[in-house]
Amino acid sequence: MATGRVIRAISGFFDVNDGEVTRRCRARGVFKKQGVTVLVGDIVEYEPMGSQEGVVVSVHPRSSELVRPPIANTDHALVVFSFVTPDLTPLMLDKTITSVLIAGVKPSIVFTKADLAEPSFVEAVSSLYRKCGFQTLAISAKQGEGVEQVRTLMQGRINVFAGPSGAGKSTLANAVAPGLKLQMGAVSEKIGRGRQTTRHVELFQLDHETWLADAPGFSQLQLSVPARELGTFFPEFQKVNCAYRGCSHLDEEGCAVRASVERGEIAQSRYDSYQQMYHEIREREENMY
Ligand SMILES: Nc1nc2c(ncn2[C@@H]2O[C@H](COP(=O)(O)OP(=O)(O)OP(=O)(O)O)[C@@H](O)[C@H]2O)c(=O)[nH]1
Ligand SMILES: [Mg+2]
Ligand SMILES: [Zn+2]
Repeated sequence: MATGRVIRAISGFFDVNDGEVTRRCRARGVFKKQGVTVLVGDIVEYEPMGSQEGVVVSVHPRSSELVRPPIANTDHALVVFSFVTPDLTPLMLDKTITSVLIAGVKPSIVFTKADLAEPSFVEAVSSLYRKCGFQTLAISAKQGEGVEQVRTLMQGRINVFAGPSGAGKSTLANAVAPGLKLQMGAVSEKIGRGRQTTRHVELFQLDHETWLADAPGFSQLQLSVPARELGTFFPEFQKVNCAYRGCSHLDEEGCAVRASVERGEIAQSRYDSYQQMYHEIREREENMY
């Protein structure tokens, strides 16, 4: 029996790396029956077969699990969104950040394509998210600006890129680690979106303690948290200490979060995202019964 890390999952096969060799493995038959899934990032026990194959027999407990992108055991998600092409959508950005926090993974925000955006927009957006307490970078992979800072942020961690198609995740991965030679795609002018160039989650080892997973872009996300707890995943809401236990921060009299929004301290766009997400979750909760 041997131990390794799943670095790729393609049509029923799992590529398992033991630090030196990568073997193409299938999962033991009983997994499906037991509802056990194997994710990229999983540490697994496997039975080697021949020199290049094997069978995964068990999965170690996970330290974290993200659904979008599907990956286990990462400790750092770089939330990658472009300022333009595709245009920044605050709701999707806020949802992605929140989903990462719900999974117990630390997010950092990387805004890309700064070379295509108005400097005043770059500054306004970056400072909004910095004020919330997030580590935030504005970069241009095309011009090599900020790439070194991204590399520093990733050092010593198991990183994953999360964000919409066309945001520039693979371009950034290539800039950070030119040896990867990942495929990059154009953004469709007609629909203003990326074309899902990256098809699979794949984990690459950058040095003995640093890993990076490139992943397909996504445009939809379901938050797995009760509506009542959503506010705890907005760090700037936590700072104002709303005194009401279980406050939804929507219409309670004397809510400190709403007062802070009205004073212009909590960003209106973040509060709008919160409301939208809250209602989406409520709707799902109501349909469950
Ligand atoms: N001007 C400019 N273009 C960029 C930058 N980064 C990426 N792009 C372009 O954006 C397009 C999409 O880049 P990708 O790296 O394929 O995007 P992705 O996020 O990996 O997309 P998916 O794999 O579909 O999820 C390509 O045409 C890139 O050349 C940048 O910093 N500046
Ligand atoms: Mg890609
Ligand atoms: Zn409140």
